[in-house]
Amino acid sequence: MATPMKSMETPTELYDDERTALTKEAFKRAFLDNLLYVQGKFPALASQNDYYQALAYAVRDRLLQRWISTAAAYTKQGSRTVAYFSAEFLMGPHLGNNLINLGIYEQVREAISELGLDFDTLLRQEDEPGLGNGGLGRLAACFIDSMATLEIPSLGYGIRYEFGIFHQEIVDGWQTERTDKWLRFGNPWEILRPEWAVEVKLGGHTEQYRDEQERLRIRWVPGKVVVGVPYDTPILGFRNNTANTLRLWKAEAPESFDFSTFNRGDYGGAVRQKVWSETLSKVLYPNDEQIQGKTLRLEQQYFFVSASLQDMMRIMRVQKLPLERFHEKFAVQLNDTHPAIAVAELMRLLVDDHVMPWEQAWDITCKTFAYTNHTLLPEALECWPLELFKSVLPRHLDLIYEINVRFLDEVRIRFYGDEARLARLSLIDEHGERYVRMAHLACVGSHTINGVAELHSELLKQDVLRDFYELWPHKFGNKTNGVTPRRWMALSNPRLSDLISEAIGDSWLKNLDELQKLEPFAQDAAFRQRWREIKLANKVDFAAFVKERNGINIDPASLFDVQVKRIHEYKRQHLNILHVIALYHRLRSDPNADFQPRTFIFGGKAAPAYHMAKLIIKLINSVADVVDRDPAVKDRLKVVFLQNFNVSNGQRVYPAAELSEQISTAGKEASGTGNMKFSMNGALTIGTMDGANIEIRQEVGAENFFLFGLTAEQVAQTKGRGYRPLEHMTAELQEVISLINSGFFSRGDVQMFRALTDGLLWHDPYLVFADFESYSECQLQVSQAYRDVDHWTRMSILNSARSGKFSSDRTIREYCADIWRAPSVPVRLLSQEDVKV
Ligand code: NBX
Repeated sequence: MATPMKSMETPTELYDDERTALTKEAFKRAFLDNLLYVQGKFPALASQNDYYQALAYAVRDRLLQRWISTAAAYTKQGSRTVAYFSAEFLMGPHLGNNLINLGIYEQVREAISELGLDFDTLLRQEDEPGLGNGGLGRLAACFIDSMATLEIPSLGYGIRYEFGIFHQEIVDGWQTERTDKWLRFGNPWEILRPEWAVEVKLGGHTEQYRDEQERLRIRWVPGKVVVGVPYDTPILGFRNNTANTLRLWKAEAPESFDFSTFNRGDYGGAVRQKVWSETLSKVLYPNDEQIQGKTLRLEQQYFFVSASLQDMMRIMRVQKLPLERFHEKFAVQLNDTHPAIAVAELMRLLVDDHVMPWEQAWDITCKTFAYTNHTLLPEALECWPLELFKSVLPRHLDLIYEINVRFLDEVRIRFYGDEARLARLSLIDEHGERYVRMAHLACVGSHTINGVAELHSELLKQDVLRDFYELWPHKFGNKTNGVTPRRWMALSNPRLSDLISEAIGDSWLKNLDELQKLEPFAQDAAFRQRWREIKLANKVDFAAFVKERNGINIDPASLFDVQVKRIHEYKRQHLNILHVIALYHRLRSDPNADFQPRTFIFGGKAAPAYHMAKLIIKLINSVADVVDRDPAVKDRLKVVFLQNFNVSNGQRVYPAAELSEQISTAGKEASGTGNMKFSMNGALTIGTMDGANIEIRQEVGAENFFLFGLTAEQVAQTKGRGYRPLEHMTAELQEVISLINSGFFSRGDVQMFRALTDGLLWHDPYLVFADFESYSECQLQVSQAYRDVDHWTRMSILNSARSGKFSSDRTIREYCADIWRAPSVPVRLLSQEDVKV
């Protein structure tokens, strides 16, 4: 592996305390000290993991000083703070990223190798915190990176799942899941803050009572109480002194043992309480885009939301701010509806616990929250069965009824006589079984509602949230997603980053628009040559990785065509693999066909209960297997399924990719963020007019993007007319389906893929057949374009040069300007003198 960013190791401020200095010598010393004093090992006995831990602690010491300085600056200034509420933070490994942001990657690498250790091996020791499913969780991680880089006071609030997203293994072509034990060897990046633990109530019932002033009030008598304990992880800005906080809650029992039960001899009863409490933060639900209506999930959501709001109130107390100013101190962003219960919880805390009048509490609540929607799929909109909701949150149900009554009164006056509209807008769905609609709660309780790409935000207004748009058009806006170039370029693709910095200087990492300066280099033959060499070197690295993982050889000279993302029918991995089968069929039918060699790389997890997604994985692996064994297509066609796609594997694959598959049915992918990571790293996109693809195409130019398929409007029309997949059957597609159904890829088992092929033939809800021909033709254009090496390289450079918009820094600047109104607060590094007690 190359080292990230050789050319630009310029730590911002050298700190003169020898214990935490950023120099190589000080670092070596700290590393050896940590090995001894933290790990309790001496070199002869230390494992690679001990070395990793020692290294991580040595880096952490250097973070803490920034962290303290940041806390001091924020406290002193009483800064307005963004609280990003998210059930998921898909952080990926911290070590490399922290070294990049500190500006000491190269020094540390040298220090470690001078000590006779292999730096890359140590980096690989880190079990990545996979506390998220996919795009939504990774977006939260990119956002907190950007907030720290832009010096925005912010806190990420979420759950410290003991088990993150499952580890995927492919066994006989099928996905199997293994528990993700990421905390097994400890986590050097977090700091436990037991002194800030809070109690969270659950279940039980409500009752009326009269307070000392004889006012009739409501009391929530909980069925159980858990304690939320915060674990803090510092989040560094890039080359500045800011270290913000990611605060994740672990659930614990109020006391280790219920001694009264214990003393009665009911040992089991006593531990049960403890065990139950801890299940709350035990495991991440592995479903993306599909709700599962489980009590535990609602409890998890409420648990972290209540703990976080209470924590924010504690901060206000410490800073001696009255609760009437809650919305001035904090801007809370709701990452989808998972934390939407916060609207009712803030009302409860203000009205019940702090005896604030309803109107004032409601005003504060609406000024505090803003809601981001991430999906247009109806099955992903969270609705809780009323009875389940009541059993977990009886008081909140009452509050939601009250919010609803007042809300519907407003609607009644605005839309006189429109009963149907009232029913559609209500926070309670009353068609059949009754449900609490979390998206409605989020819309009513927020001052701003946004989608995550232009098209998505438009479709929200026209479709999913239309009634809310008609009611409050001023609340709606768009914030197109972005990704952090620090992790996704500097850290993942050091070769390319160095070349770019050599050409245009290194300020692009803080201001990605500067990549534009690369445009003239697209005309420079020598530069193109180097650009190509780098892509090839990245492909060679990736091929070695595939060899190690999958045991197969892939040719770095072939076109690397990549689709990595969660497996879902709307993302249409099956469209891709059907096309691969069509290519295979062509090669077998005409062995001498002129054919651009390609390697198709797939990766992604399926929700464990999503059978169709798992069947798609099996089909991909089955095709991979047949193709690999068939000498007739050897050297021309390869298919690889990369196991356990996660952040670390993403960091390997984006730099090596040449073609990025973004082929969702138009109107289904809210934005996509992988599409941006590919484009920045110089891959060209084959994609539909969906999500942020549209904006990528607009930025990079239609001539540098391979477009195919129906538009969202055409998809809607096609469905409106009554879509019949068979009408789109072509001779080639027929061959493909027959080949699958013949058992060719399943050792003669003609049944294995029937659910998949029948689904396509008779329903095809995501219009795979309707787009197949357009996709195949477009892929032919890709193959032709790839042969013109210089032209392809020019397009690749322009993709990178024009990807500035897709930095999450741009996105965060927009959130700050339009939603949060949170000014930046630069941090001065404190010296030991400043912090003397
Ligand atoms: O959020 C994703 C969208 O599908 C992407 O288009 C978008 O780019 C990304 C960031 O805005 N949504 C997503 O990842 N959802 C989930 O992971 C999810 C997790 C749990 C759940 C529902 C959705 N209950």
